[in-house]
Amino acid sequence: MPRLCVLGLGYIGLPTASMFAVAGLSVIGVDPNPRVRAALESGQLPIEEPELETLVTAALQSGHLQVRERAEPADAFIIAVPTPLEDQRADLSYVERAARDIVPLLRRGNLVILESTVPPGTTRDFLAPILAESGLMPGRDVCIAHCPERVLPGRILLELVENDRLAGGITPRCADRAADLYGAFVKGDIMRTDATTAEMVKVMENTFRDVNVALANEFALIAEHVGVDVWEAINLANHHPRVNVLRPGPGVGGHCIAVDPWFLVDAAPQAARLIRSAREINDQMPEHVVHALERLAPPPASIALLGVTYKAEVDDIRESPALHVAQLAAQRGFDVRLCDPHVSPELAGLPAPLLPIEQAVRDVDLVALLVDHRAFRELDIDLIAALVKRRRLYDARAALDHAAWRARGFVISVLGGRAAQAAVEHTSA
Ligand code: SAJ
Repeated sequence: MPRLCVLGLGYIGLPTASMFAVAGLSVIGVDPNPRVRAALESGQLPIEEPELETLVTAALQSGHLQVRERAEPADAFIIAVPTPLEDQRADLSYVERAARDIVPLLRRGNLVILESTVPPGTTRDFLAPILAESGLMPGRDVCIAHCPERVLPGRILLELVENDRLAGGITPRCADRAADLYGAFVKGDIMRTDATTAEMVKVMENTFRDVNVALANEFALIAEHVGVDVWEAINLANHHPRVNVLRPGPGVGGHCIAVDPWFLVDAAPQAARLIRSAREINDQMPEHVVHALERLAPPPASIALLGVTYKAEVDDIRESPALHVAQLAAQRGFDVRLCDPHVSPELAGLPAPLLPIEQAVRDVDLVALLVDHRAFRELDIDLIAALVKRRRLYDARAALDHAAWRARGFVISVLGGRAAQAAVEHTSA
């Protein structure tokens, strides 16, 4: 039975290690963070993801997945550590640390795979030279490949198995070895290429999405200017057979789409003009939302901000535009209350208290939806209407049933919509 060592048990490493374990490989899952290890040892998940608990429990109970603090000798190593942004450049220090942990363990015939998203050239020019310090020659004595993950948080387990996958080797044989490994559970096509192309493809995919969201956001800003409802306009435009405009919103967050395009800007600053503009447009959306809130209820008004995570149905707040809105609103002097059923109230560093919905909306001047969690779409509107001081709603995702809210006397403004329209403004006071 091949032995695999997965370094990093986060959003990608944990599901990947568990998949391999359930497929029958003997897997060592490594995470230096004692909280992650303690959570897994006590049967809890460090992250929220549909079906993941069942998979991880099965992997641990089978004995095929074992959690460790340090890497151990194996036939193959997978590096799945963060590559955060530092001054708009990739911080490769976690990759470097993981690679240096592997160096003393490397043996002839090993395979090392980098899954973390990295700037083009990293596997060949950064990872391979570190691994060469073992005295083994990359491409000849050890195989090295970049196999980026492409899974969507919220659908990770399904997409890990079903999505087509890239195996980018520093040599064709390295690509073949990597493809063979993932064949243990991947049902999609495994496409072989070189490592740098695989790196470029991964970053291009996320950049494509970022640029398209930026276009949707720019349409929303223009629609507000010319007095058109952008949601109606997008719906009508998307009837064209070759048009698919994405959804405007309070910005783009998460650990990938808000980060990866900068890797291309950094690689070729003169050429990456559209990509840089898209990043700037998306990054400026929280400011636009806060301006809208200021117009609806000037500070020190009290506001309930619904949603803190970077998108619906996840617990991840990394680069969250909703969190950015909350920070800006607190700085501008709003009395801010936060509500998000997916986020633990113990989470440190939030700019305002995280409260249950009844407390968050009690006596507020304005309710603003920032994340379209199902829990918010299913709110008891009568209860909210009875609790708030003023019945005003701002919807940054066009996700709520506006007719139902309006029927309870709410005045509604929508990001990208026409000016707030409700004949009569009711208050519960
Ligand atoms: N967003 C919008 N409007 C949209 C779509 C998204 O405002 O129409 C916003 C979301 O609210 C969120 C951000 O964009 O803040 C990103 O969300 P997402 O669902 O588009 O993507 P992620 O970051 O959860 O996952 C992406 C995926 N990449 C692509 O779809 C090209 C996923 O397949 C990647 O594996 C993942 O990045 C990653 O790890 O790289």
